[in-house]
Amino acid sequence: MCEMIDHQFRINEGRRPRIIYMTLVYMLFGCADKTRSHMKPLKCVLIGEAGVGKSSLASRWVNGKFDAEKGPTMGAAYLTRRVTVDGVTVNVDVWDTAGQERYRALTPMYSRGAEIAIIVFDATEKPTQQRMQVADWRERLKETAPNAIVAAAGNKCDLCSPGPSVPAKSPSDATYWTSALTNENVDELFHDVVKHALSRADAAATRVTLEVPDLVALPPTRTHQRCAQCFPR
Ligand SMILES: Nc1nc2c(ncn2[C@@H]2O[C@H](COP(=O)(O)OP(=O)(O)OP(=O)(O)O)[C@@H](O)[C@H]2O)c(=O)[nH]1
Ligand SMILES: [Mg+2]
Repeated sequence: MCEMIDHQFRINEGRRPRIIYMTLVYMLFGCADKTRSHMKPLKCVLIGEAGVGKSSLASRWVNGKFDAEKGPTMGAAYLTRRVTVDGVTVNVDVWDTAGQERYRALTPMYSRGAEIAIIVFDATEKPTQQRMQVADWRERLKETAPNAIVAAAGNKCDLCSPGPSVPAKSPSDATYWTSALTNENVDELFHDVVKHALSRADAAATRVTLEVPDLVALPPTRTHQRCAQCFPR
């Protein structure tokens, strides 16, 4: 037995320089790479009226393509993309909902619990119409995704000149003028919402950590009592 331990000890001793070397390499190169992964994917839902370009925006951002022949969405479509934003790598699950009236009842199912919601409207429509649609979709989100980062995207901006996008101090107040056709502002829109959703998730995680009750203060449980019986002092 002692021999075995001694043998084991010698092996470990032999490995020691290698471990120290690998630790140094990690400290030099591993720490230089400042990226980290966000474990839980972010759920992003695209909502809005039929034909405004939700599927085109999703496909442009996820696949880098614009498909003019694509028909209306039935039910919903799911796409996913892995992105790195400000050094954090995260999977974004994009739920592209159908805008047609007959699928409306399904939308809450897809938006439920979303961390990001993008309300898409047609930039060529009248401003009053645009505002009404955005307000209406915002209202619907209150029930299913009250904590979501919500941004509005006036799509098809290649067909008109709607003015500059509102700066994204908080995407919830921002309107992005996008074009799935020309890729204008599409990356900016998704980058901003992902960034804000990540910082919101970080803040929530910190709150949870701080709110964990002091374990010492917990009242004794049955398990404690049983242990005391099994091992009396
Ligand atoms: N010019 C222009 N056309 C666009 C743009 N985005 C989408 N379209 C066109 O608008 C039409 C509708 O686009 P979709 O992406 O299918 O719209 P949708 O919102 O997904 O529609 P539903 O699935 O029915 O809700 C298609 O003919 C697209 O080619 C854009 O940025 N510019
Ligand atoms: Mg669609």
